[in-house]
Amino acid sequence: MNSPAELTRIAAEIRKDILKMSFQAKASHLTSALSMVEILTALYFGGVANVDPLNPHWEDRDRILISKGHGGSALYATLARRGFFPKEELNHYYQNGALLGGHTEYRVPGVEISTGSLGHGLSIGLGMALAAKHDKKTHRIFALLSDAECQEGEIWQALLVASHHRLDNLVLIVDYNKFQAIGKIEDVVSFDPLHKKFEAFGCRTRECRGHRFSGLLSAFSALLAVKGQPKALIAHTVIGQGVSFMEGDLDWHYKSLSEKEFARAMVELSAFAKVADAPQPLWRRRASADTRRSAFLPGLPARRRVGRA
Ligand SMILES: Cc1ncc(C[n+]2csc(CCOP(=O)(O)OP(=O)(O)O)c2C)c(N)n1
Ligand SMILES: [Mg+2]
Repeated sequence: MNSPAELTRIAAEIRKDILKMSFQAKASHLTSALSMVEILTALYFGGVANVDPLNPHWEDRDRILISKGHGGSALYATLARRGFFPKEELNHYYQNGALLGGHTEYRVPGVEISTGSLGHGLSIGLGMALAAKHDKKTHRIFALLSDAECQEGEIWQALLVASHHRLDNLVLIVDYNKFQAIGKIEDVVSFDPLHKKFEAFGCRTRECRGHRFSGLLSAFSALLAVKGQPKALIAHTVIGQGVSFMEGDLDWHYKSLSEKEFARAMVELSAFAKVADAPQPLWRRRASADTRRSAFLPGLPARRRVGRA
């Protein structure tokens, strides 16, 4: 298993790949992809999920379902780095005839389901979890949802059934970045306290800071030990995490990068990746992303941040 320092370095490299892919393709949804990087890194590199890049259809693999398909660039950058397909494919992201489209697609090695229409990943995971129990299999199903997906009725229907069948092989993860396409969750349709709702629907629930490997890994480990209930992990994240001028800024949901913005973002992420190589893990030394930025990139303007990270 990778150390937290190594995971931090991998996450920084994944962020750089997301930026490069999206810049080349003039793609959007950057903030959505950047908020889920540590969650994906923990799943694929942190020893949480059992997958085999050389055998992506291995029958006993854990299933990782990315319900927020518009964050596909993050999944593709992660899968390429884990060895599911050549990294070269990232250079053709979102181009005509390419393997990698704008949203997640099943035909890509390592991608379990095609998504893009929000709200369906958990129900698909529910079916997989029921099938696994029926077949007496021990693999787990991880379904990563965006926070705004929790406004869809289908999520709560799926949880009713998961809880009725005591599906402890189903792990729901919410990338709780506090924003949706048209505003803050709390201004559009608030659902706080979310953990109480998951608990009321029969889930064993944990909350953690979604950009800290210490919290993510211990939350996964605690949840995976629970028997007889579906599990929910609420990961508090920040849209655009890692790029100072995108963090907490809703405009970046649809914007694509100019050459100047791309260069600036890459400088920030490269500095972060170097720092992550230092012997003392970064997440131990920094109380917040703000102090990290000011310590290593002095002179940048203050961030507009929302929520905990
Ligand atoms: C059913 C459905 N309605 C609308 C959209 C268009 N859409 C794309 S992203 C998005 C919302 C983004 O907010 P959130 O779901 O919280 O994801 P985030 O980008 O914050 O991770 C919407 C409404 C969609 N993809 N699917
Ligand atoms: Mg959101």
